[in-house]
Amino acid sequence: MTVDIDVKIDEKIKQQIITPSKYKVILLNDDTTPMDWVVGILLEIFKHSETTAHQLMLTVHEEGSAVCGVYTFEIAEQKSAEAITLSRDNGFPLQLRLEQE
Ligand code: TYC
Repeated sequence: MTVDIDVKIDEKIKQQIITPSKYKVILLNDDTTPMDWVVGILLEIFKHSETTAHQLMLTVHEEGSAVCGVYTFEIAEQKSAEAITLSRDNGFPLQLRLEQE
C-alpha cells in the first residue's frame, strides 16, 4: 500500500554573509634600517612596484609611518611576521603594526 502525503514547504532561509574584517599593515620608521632594505621588503613581501616601494619608504622615513597594505587578518599577520623575521635575521630593527580598518 502506498500513501500520498502532501507536504507544503513554507520556509524562509535567512542567509547571512559575513565579510571578514580587513587589517592595515603599517610600516614604522626607525633610525637604522637601511633604505634599500625597506624597499626590498616592500618589493618582495608586499609586492609593490619599484616606484611605489621607493615612494612608500620615503613617506615612512619623512612622516614616521605609512600603510603598506590592507589584508585579511591572517595575511596581514603572515606578511608582517615575514618582514620582521627577515629583518631581525639581518640585524635590522624594522617594525610594523596591524590596525583594523
Ligand atoms: N629612517 C631609515 C634611515 O634613515 C630608513 C627607513 C625607512 C627605516 C622606512 C624604516 O620603515 C622604515 N636609514
